[in-house]
Amino acid sequence: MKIERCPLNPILTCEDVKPSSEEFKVVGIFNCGTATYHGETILLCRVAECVRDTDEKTLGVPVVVRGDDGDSHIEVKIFSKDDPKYDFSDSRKVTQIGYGKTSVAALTSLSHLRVARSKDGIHFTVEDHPFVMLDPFYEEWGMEDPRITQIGDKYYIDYVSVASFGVTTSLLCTRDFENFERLGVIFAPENKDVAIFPEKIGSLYYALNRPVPDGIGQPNIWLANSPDLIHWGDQKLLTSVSTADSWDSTRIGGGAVPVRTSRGWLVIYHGADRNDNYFLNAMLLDLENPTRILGKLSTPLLKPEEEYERIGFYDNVVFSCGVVAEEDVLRIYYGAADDKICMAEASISELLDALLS
Ligand code: MAN
Repeated sequence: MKIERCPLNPILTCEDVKPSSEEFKVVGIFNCGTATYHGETILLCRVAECVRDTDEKTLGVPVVVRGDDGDSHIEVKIFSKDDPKYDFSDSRKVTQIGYGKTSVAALTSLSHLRVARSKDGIHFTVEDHPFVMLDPFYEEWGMEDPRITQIGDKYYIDYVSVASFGVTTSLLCTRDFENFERLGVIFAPENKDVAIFPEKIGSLYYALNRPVPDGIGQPNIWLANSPDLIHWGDQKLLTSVSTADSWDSTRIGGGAVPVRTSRGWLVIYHGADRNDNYFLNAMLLDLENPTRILGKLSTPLLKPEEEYERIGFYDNVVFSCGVVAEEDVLRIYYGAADDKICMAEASISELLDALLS
């Protein structure tokens, strides 16, 4: 299946983003939700920031705290890199070791969501300020990986809320990408990679989601439904990781918001192999019964091959949270190596033929 990367990739990098405060430097703009609003393409980007001044011996990590006055602010927690209790080898996190099971003690960066706008879908201007201030409780460690589902004139944004007690998925609603309403946590820990379908099927809304079992089971893709976008249940296992050593043997997760086509719901999703390299693939779900998979590509649609996908904040990652479909063209926006935004195009009819062959 042919997929064409935009020749201008990466279309957004850290240099295009103003830090949210003088204390920080931007270390990544990636994994963006997509929408079309007033003739423009909107990307709601995940922007990751680190503390600007730390010496070689220490690592300062930003966390959101609520002050005595009730307002939230960001504090920097300092780790000594010589401390034997911690492992600093993963660029994304500080891992606590030595108490039997390992656990994440902190993330090395704090992510928030930022709006970027474009008239042509390729040249984007990133706003100077975060779209939403982080909540000091559920978003103590940040907001990540937004997906935007347009229903009527409302845009529902689900995103990953990260806190020391767990990773949840929360929901926001906006009509104009300036004002928003918080709708709270919709999936309890650990659940992420939620992609809400853009219309009801029968009388219910549907969402892909990815719970992470501790003990028995693997991180697989599930399908839930809801009467109101807030209360989700009736979970069904949709598809599982490969049992063979493959691009999708470690974890899989929903990616972009599904696109309705004449032949089924087109879903772009991700998988990771045992080396934690991330790939994108496509599957097609039945229009009336989305628990039925009509087809999957046998080899990934997009692999981390270009230098900008292979080298970055976290190497060898392509990860999508949104696409834009226009006539026969599917524009896939994706994060590359956890620090840039790229775009690639595929023909929808060719994809459908490949999925159903
Ligand atoms: C996680 C996701 C993404 C990220 C990848 C690769 O699974 O939450 O945010 O892009 O890891 O680091």
